[in-house]
Amino acid sequence: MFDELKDTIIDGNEQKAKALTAQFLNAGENPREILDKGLLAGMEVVGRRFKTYEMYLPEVLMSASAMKTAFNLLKPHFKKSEDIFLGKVVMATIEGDVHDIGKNIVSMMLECCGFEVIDLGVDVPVRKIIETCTEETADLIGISALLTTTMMALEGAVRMIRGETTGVKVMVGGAPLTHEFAEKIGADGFAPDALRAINMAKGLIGK
Ligand code: B1M
Repeated sequence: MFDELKDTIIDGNEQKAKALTAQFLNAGENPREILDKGLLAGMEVVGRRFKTYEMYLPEVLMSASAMKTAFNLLKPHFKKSEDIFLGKVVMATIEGDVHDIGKNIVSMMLECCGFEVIDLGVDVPVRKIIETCTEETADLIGISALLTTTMMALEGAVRMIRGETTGVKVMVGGAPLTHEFAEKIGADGFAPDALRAINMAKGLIGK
């Protein structure tokens, strides 16, 4: 029943995704089913195709936009008790680094998939990240670094976060990073791209 919506998400057709979602809601379909069998099922295919190079980043972004628009339509229809909220993430590009294209993609994709994202922008001191995380009782901190110099600063950042917070997980990303590096500096996870960042965030938060 939701196959057409799923395909519409894969095609990244925002207007059609919105129209179909509205149509299902008007027909009294369950919002959870629309989300799971239509929107998320579509994004799952997108994720698989991205990994196998059958889809490229601009197409993934179109799918994510379609998903976001349809998801916004669904949101008010969930009961308060229903858990569509996957967790709170504080995102930032590390101090000394102004690259934010990748981080913005990751933030947008996390939002599309049900995370609340507080994006602190670029060139963000670790102190600010920790303060926000504490004030907002965030579940996860995501830090992006694109320069080899700022990448090295991640180690101190992770150490400081560990020393001043409890329970919060740390995910790192950015082109020069590797799994080995992330492990060495004590981060909880590294994601090489936005789709894997979502799976990583889900796994780390455990919801
Ligand atoms: Co800059 N820059 N840049 N730059 N820049 C690079 C990174 C560089 C590799 C270019 C080069 O020399 N070949 C080089 C770094 C070299 C190094 O350190 N070894 C470089 C340099 C040197 C510099 C300056 C120092 C140049 C100068 O002024 N002399 C300067 C630094 C300024 C500073 O930060 N203090 C600088 C400035 C800039 C611009 C401002 C002009 C601009 C940034 C604009 C912006 O971001 N708003 C810019 C750009 C655009 C680039 C390149 C061309 C593209 C980066 C990008 O956006 N990639 C880049 C060269 C290149 O990569 N071809 C380069 C696309 C983006 C989608 O990928 O960010 O990797 P990426 O994000 C991916 C994944 O990595 C992952 O998901 C994303 C989506 O799949 N990911 C995460 C990213 N963050 C994540 C976080 C996560 C999880 C996954 O969890 C938290």
